[in-house]
Amino acid sequence: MIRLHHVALSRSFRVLWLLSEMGIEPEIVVHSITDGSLRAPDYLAKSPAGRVPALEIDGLTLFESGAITEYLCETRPDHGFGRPPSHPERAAYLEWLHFAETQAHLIANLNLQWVFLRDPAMRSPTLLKMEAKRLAITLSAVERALAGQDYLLPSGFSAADTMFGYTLLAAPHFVRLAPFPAIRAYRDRIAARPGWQRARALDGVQKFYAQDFYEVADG
Ligand SMILES: N[C@@H](CCC(=O)N[C@@H](CS)C(=O)NCC(=O)O)C(=O)O
Repeated sequence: MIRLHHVALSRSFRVLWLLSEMGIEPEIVVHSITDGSLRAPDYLAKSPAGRVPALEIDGLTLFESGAITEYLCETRPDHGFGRPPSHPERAAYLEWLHFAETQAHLIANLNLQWVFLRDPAMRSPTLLKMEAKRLAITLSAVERALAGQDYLLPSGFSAADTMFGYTLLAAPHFVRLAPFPAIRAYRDRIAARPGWQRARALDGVQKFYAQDFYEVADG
């Protein structure tokens, strides 16, 4: 039994996509971020900060998407989605894998401000602009990395890409992708992968974003 604790369009998509690329369809437990259930004692026993993803697998319950990703790649190496310590791309693999969390942190700040504050008057336009700009800087780095190659690592598809999957879905709500042609081509390439398509079908309907794009009014 492999069970994924999941919220649609959240970091748990990273794990859903990686499992899907491995040909594994987990049992999915859908949670809500707003109903308090992630703070219930039985869920906190699985994920101590009350976050998704948590993955029940191999008799363990794992939290932290990056750790889950590394665990899955190390325990299921035949898929070739990790880069072991002896691999020449090991350092770049680890960098990109964790860079995704730098991006997710910025997205989380934007989500908090745009989506979760009850009173829009509490939003800080300064913070919104700052965080969107900082997210755009991270996308510039990805844009440069993708120049002349299909995936984040020169040798091809890896779990660095599946970690970036959440960014690919969420960042365009805050940063326009027009200045990033390599990322747009990458997005099309990713969308053609059967593993991505299966994961998207299982992801469910997202409940965060009521708008395609969140623009800070000038002034
Ligand atoms: N570093 C953690 C972060 C997990 C995380 O914050 N997940 C968000 C969804 S994207 C969440 O569960 N938020 C619920 C909350 O903050 O209450 C990971 O990568 O697994």
